[in-house]
Amino acid sequence: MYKLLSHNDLDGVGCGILAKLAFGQDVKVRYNSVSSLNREIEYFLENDSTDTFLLITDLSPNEENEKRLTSFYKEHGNIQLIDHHKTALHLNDYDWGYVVVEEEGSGKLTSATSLFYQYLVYHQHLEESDAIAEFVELVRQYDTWEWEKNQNHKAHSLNSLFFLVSIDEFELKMIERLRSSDHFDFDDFEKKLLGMEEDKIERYIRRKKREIVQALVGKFYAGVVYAESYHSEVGNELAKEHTHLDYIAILNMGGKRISFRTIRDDVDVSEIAGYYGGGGHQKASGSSMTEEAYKHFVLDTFHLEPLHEDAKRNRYNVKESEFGSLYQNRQEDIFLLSRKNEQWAIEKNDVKLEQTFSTYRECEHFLKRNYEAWLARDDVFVEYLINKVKKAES
Ligand SMILES: [Mn+2]
Repeated sequence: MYKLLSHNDLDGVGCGILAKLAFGQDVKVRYNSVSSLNREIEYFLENDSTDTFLLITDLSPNEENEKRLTSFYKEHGNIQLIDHHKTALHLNDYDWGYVVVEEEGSGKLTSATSLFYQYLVYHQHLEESDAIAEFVELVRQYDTWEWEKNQNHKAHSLNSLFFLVSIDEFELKMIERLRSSDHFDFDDFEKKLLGMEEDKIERYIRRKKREIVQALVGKFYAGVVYAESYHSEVGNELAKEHTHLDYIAILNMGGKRISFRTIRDDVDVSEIAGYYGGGGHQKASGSSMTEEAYKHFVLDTFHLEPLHEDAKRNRYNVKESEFGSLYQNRQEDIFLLSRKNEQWAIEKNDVKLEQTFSTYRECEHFLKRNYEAWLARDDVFVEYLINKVKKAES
């Protein structure tokens, strides 16, 4: 008999689906949130038969349960943990732990489902097939967010479908499909549903773009937004819109949790989450809403006005323009970014700031971090120019 304790997200449930394909009736699968795993481990150690082989995927136990699992393992063996979270790497010190963040050789980011697939095939519990390999790769690309770079919308759709139906229904559908099809695909009804879901996500993100606030938390500039759903999508789109921010903090007040997301290589949000007692990956992580987190992200930011998006449809006032690019903020300051002698500089209300920058991006990031300014619309720019001409004439 096998027992699998896995995460309750797509990657975790991907592991459950593979386990059921491999072991059929001989596996019991339980899906957990990050916090409920430890209870399940304790239940297993106290109640399950010592002949049951325990598999843990996509999640890691707390320190006490590390010790309990280790003493259980010494006596009975029969434990294997497989994970890909950077914050779980220390579990490689145990014989029962197997944590890989990046595939050796290819350097590709792993997912729990991709590691578990390799494990099951290697131990001859599961026969390789094209359909399963395709499914596993979609899960991996979604979980690592590689789908976006590859424009692999099928991976994103798989996750959307996962949230549209119950976990039980998703499992059943996928197991059936992976057993009987040569290739993995959605059926026509699912395709129709997924199209509608994409539109809904887009509208949700548009609303969140109007709600995000900027806050300096410790030494990092965070974008803070409230969202109950579509965390990855919201975090990613907001990070792309506001590249001057170090990370995006997504607050789920009902669940009392925070997700952290960055698209930058020089910021590690697993460290940010770790500070508040959580964990995860370099670019995506999460933690509970501790009292300190509540203070930093809720209490201290509640009075702030949302960030303004840059004007998108300008013809004249565009970024990196030879004539200068005009920005404004809520205090009605006017900023002109222009290049002189290979250096980008800022004029604030016609007075030059002392800082200069070798790239426009750095210059703009400085402006947005310190003044929360946005690219002004063309009509504001034209008015600014008219005033300039008038002043020069008088
Ligand atoms: Mn995962």
